[in-house]
Amino acid sequence: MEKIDGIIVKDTVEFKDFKDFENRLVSIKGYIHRIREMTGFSFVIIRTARETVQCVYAPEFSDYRWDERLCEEACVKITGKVVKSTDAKGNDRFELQIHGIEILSLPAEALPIVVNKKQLDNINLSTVLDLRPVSMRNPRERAIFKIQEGIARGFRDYLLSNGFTEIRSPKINFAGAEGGTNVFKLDYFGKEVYLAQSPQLYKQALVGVFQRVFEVAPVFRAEHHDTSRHLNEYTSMDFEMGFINGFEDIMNMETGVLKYIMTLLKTEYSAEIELLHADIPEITEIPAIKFMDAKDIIINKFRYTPSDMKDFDPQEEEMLGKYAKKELNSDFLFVTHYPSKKRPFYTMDDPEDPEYTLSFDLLFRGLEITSGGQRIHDYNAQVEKMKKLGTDPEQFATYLMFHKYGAPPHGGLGIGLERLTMHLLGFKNVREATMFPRDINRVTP
Ligand code: AMO
Repeated sequence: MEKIDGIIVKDTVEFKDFKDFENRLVSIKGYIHRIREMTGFSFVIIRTARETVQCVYAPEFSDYRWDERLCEEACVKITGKVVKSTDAKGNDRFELQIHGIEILSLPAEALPIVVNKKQLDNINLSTVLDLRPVSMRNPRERAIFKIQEGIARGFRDYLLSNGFTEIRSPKINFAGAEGGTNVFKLDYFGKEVYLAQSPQLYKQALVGVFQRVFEVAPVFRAEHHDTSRHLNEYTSMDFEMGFINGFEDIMNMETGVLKYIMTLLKTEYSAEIELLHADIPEITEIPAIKFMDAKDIIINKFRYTPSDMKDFDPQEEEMLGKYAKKELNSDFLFVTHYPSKKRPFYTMDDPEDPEYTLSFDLLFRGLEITSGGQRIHDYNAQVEKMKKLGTDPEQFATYLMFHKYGAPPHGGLGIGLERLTMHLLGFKNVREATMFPRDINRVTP
């Protein structure tokens, strides 16, 4: 047990617990975030895992004398007395009167950018991303990814408590699940295989085992466009549930997930929310409109001429976001019954009008963050649909085992984690909400 001046030091106390240690000696570990020399004393701000802690060095506090090697980004263990002080705004806070600093390591070079301001000033996004391992040391940048942790954590927690099983599907696959050309090919010992576009085929198969499943994992899309909302690798939060009565069950589950996530963020991530000035939405119910009614609003309310009547372009999504906010007082809007032609082979057509599907997207503040819907569970119907779309059922024989040997009515969805984070935090570019983005021009760091 370490003692200083005959007093026992409580090792590695977290800042949030300082209140329990007033006038006692504790030690904390972290980075020196900032040193501010004043007359007769210095402020030494320590960056711990989630907070910054104000420490004060003055010769009168103890026999410890300042080590001239100390600098910003040095890793240290600081021992000191917990005392109450008053900040510039007149609020009480705890700080540490330094009784000793142990140097654990010193940086080889000074940082290439200033990270110890409230936010990174005048540094363009490309530089921020080039320097991600250090730019994320800035508390505001770091907070983005704590919020992202909270979103994925809320997704997991809610589904686990609703009878879902967490799965891990392979990312090297025999076929692309989502159709289209945006699939990365891979030379697999001389054979052509594909990087997973989504866990779709596996999550469906696993409904035949666990009934309700979910996965949070990377997926890969060979998008050739350089846009503010597309990544080539992103994190997909997927779930799939069996024995449903209809695709509304999926939308209700997503509403529950999102409510839970927003509450978790408000309760356990309030410091990060404040740092980022994040506007966390209140969710009661999420309104839903049909695809063709949404087109009607775009054409007649916004006087816009869509170039594609089978899908929305980004401006149309923005219009629907505005409509949802203004007319329905909601940050979210489900759009249901997408045209059959635009949805993948596993999507169930609407028996009342097979031109449309029992599927939906969820828009959040005018951006698509989710696709989902009911799937075809009948073997013959699935084989037929594949043939109709020019997909060879033979190639998907292992996927079709699920259908052939008995599948319940089922459905699910995929949420883009980075897109949700992006619009939650009011960012213009999805890369801001991606730790290490992969896009058409970037594979490092
Ligand atoms: P979809 O292909 O629509 O559906 O993707 C689901 C969600 O993933 C996000 N997303 C992306 N995010 C960043 N960069 C991209 N290139 C990108 N592409 C998609 C979006 C989108 O809403 N298997 C179905 C889901 C399902 O039906 O269960 C699927 O993957 O937020």
